[in-house]
Amino acid sequence: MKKEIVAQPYNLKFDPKTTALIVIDMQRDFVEEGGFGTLLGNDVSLLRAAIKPCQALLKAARQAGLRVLHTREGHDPSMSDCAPTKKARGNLKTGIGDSGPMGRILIRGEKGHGIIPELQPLPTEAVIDKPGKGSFYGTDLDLILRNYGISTLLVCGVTTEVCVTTTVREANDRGYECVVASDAVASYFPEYNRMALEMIQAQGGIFGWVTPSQHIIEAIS
Ligand code: C5J
Repeated sequence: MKKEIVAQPYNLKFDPKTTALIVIDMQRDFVEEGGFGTLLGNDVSLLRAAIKPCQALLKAARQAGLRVLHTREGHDPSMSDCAPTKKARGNLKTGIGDSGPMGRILIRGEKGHGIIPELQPLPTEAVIDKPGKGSFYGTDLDLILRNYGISTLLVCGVTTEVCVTTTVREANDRGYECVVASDAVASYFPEYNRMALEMIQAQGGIFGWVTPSQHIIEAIS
């Protein structure tokens, strides 16, 4: 049975059977003190504001029996899947693949690469390891969503203007309808967060829909 989410730029009808929650990159390296985000000079408390709303969405999605997927940005320890341009970007003293307080930065298996304890995936939930900003590039996400029969994505995680937005744009081009939970996404730069959310819903929802997580929770519960 179709349900409706109160959202911008207009309410979205959706079928819970074909709807999944995707939690983007809630990894220690981005969200915890001592990770990649801190080494880049960012204030991780700005991202941590998204944890509670993500937890509420996760709980509601699990209770409603929705599919849940998680993504992690990172690389094989060999770095063979890391574009040399990505590694070189920023001329960082300590960058991707280098050792930091939480192990090698954004390397699979290292502490910093892991999803934060507050949002641990269940064994039944797919975890997508992605080498890029978008969750579709270089991953099986499209295959997995099609196997599950998913056409609507409820999106939360970090960071809004980088991995969240890139994923939403990739999904939109592949025919998925994305609803971004405005308080369950975050950026190190509040102005970019605001602008990214505006861009998604601009021009009649050019990339998707935006709404507070409470409206999503009310619609799926
Ligand atoms: C970044 C992300 N910002 N998950 N990654 O490099 O947004």
